[in-house]
Amino acid sequence: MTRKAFVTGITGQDGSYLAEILLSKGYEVHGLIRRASTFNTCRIDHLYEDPHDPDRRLFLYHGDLTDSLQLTNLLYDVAPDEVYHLGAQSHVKVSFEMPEYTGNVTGLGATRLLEAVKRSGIKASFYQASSSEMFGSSPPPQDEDTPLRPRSPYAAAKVYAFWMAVNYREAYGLPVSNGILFNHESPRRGETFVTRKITRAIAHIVAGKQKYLYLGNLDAKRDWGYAPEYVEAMWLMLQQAQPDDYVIGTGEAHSVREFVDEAFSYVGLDAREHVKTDSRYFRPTEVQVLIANTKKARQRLGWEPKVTFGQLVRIMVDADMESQGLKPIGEGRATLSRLGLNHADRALVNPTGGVER
Ligand code: NAP
Ligand code: G4F
Repeated sequence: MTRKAFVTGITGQDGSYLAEILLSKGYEVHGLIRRASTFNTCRIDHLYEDPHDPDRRLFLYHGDLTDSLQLTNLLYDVAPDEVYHLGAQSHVKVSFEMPEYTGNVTGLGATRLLEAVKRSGIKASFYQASSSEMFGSSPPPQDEDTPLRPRSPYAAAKVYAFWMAVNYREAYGLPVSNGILFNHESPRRGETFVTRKITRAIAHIVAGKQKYLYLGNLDAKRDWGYAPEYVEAMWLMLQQAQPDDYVIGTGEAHSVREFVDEAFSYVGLDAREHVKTDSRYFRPTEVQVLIANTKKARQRLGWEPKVTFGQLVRIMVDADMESQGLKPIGEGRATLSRLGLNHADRALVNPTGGVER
């Protein structure tokens, strides 16, 4: 029997990579997409299949995490074996501007989907996309037992969703797992997250379209990994005999300033000539340092990231250079083929340029 997966957030960075690996493993993939006045499916367009093809394995449905009736109907009709809940308002800075909406989508959205699984009576394993942001002010390294001390409306919403996931596991015996993922990036990362904002700006500077890059807190440290490796961890969690919670990261932290320096020097530019700070990109409360302790995931899932910080920077800069019609330096591409990672990604390009956050 073909296994069926239901994925929320399939049009996002992680959802698009997850859909790829699930299809490559032979799954039927059923994805929830939001209706927009313009198409917002550019990350999964390469996976699109003609709806008239009787052998197609990718199915897309309009829906929204605020619409519990539609979620329940879809889960009942599709009857998936695995549910990956990735949909969220996922931008931390935006969550300070839209705290109620973020709570509704990122927090209550998880409850709606868990309840939809319960009400529809299906026996699906459930993945909740929890976040290292939940650790907030707890000092590093952070693991599954580290206290959750959220520092943003986004993190507070994720903490609520985390505990609802645990509650549905304990109260109703549903096989629900939390993946507590540290920051993971790629050429498909949204343009207003800091890594992508930096690599995209570099390509624009080299192309002569931009002179300065305005950033916020350069001292914050993050544990940055390569997104395609992290979606493999999501899948591994749902293949275990027992549901559980796992921290996923590289175990190494770098500051935003280090990312900037590494990326600018890769293309032979001096960051000091191009990078300025702007108060609008600082947050009312900040998470200073995140570093994962992934002992449990390594021992129980056998999961180990391969792509290093420097390689990640080069992969992203190369992709953004190509998206601007420039010749990439090439080390990023070489890394992917050396590691056997078949992600010759084109960088996600928003024709309108996006609103800087
Ligand atoms: P992303 O690129 O921002 O994607 C978010 C997805 O959620 C998009 O498909 C988006 O649809 C969808 N979505 C947003 N609001 C929705 C709504 N009201 N109804 C239905 N769908 C909605 O995020 P990501 O980086 O792939 O992250 C995936 C998940 O992991 C998120 O839950 C995020 O919070 C969590 N997470 C991410 C990281 C990371 O470093 N990337 C780390 C830890 C946890 P549109 O395309 O229509 O906007
Ligand atoms: O790239 P960021 O916006 O990611 P952040 O806030 O760490 O959140 C991401 O990772 C979480 C996992 O820990 C996810 F749950 C969440 O969904 C998201 O994917 O910011 C990273 C750091 C922050 O300290 C921020 O203050 O970069 C700093 N930063 C400095 N200048 C900036 C900027 N961030 C953004 N977005 N834009 C700036 O100009």
